[in-house]
Amino acid sequence: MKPGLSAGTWGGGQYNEIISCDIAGSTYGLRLGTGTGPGQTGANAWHIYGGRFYRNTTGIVIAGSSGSHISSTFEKSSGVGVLFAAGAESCSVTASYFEGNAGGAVRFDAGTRFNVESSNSYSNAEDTVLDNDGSNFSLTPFVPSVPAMYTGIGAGLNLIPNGSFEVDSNSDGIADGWYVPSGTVPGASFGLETSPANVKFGTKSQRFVYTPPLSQRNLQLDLSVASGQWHVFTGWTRIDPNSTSRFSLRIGINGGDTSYYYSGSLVTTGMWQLHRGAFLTTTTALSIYVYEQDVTTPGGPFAIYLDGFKLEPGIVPTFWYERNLITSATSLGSALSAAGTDVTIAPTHSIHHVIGSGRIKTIKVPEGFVGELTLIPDGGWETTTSGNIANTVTATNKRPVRCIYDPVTAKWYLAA
Ligand SMILES: [Ca+2]
Ligand SMILES: [Ca+2]
Repeated sequence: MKPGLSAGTWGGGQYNEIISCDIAGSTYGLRLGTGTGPGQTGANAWHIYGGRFYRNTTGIVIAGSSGSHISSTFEKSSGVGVLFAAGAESCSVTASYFEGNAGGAVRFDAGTRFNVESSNSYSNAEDTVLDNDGSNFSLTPFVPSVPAMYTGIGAGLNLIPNGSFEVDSNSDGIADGWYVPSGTVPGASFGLETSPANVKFGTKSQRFVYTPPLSQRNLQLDLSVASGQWHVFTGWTRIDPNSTSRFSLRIGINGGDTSYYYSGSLVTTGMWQLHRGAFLTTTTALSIYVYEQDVTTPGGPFAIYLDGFKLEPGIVPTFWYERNLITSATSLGSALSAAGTDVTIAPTHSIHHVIGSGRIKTIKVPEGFVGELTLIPDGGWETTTSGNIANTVTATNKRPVRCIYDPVTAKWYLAA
């Protein structure tokens, strides 16, 4: 195959406009700058409207270019429809149509920034958007088979509990809400990760490691949802450098099903990868599944980290935020009860009254919490060290108890 047009090699090919072209069967339909070498960059301020880029390897490559804008049709590329390569800055692809581009619809590579894709129409499952730099803007919800009607932006409600993977109440290494069908086996291990490079939000992420050969074991979350409702999923994964093609992320009606979202075999290493997809539910049950791609070929250990999972009604994703006491001002929650023996209390605010004269064994850690909260005793309760409290105190009625949580020791330290 031959190249189509290459603006960069013309040098200084700026302020040009292409209207209603038809470019097919090329290695690239149009190339704006190569991004390397003198005279090969500076293909700035191009405008391409109403073009049809059909069966090229790559529809358009934007490398050394700024301020260029594309609104066209990209069909059946064997590679990517529109590729933003290193050197692309402040360019846009908008109101464009993508159908059956095998390598994805739009990809932003490392070294690109401030580019935007918006209001595009993605027709098929392979017409994905991937931002490998993280410095670009992806504003089109990914919706295979364009919906006839959608519900628009939601209220930001996250249907996934513990979506920041901060809480593991039973300390088995699996974040609250998730489970391993049929139980774990030797060679598969789970833990809440605290290494900063492997944590995207808050202080922890979910770590999932396996070492083949072993029996297939996957990590699963089941949710109840409204049937017939558009939902949009957002989540982040990161895999270890040796773990290419060893995991996939799936969302469907039950475990392993890919009806709603399928990441493909994850291959991007060394960075967090954003997953985003909108889908119309057809049932009231839904499962999110982290899948081991190959459990028979010996190797590993292979590791994946999960963080910032959000499922919200509607089709337009809202911003991620950490729902925890760190983001709240000092505030008074409803009274908690310490009536009984070995009680668990679950604070949601920085100050609570605690009624009763029993014994507190566990203070549930609010999602992502580090620091101090205060309990006001309405009764003479005490604490035991058999749970997550480091020291025993006997509360004096009406005298506030300071509670300091240290995530390193995973213990509360109390001053009565
Ligand atoms: Ca987190
Ligand atoms: Ca657990």
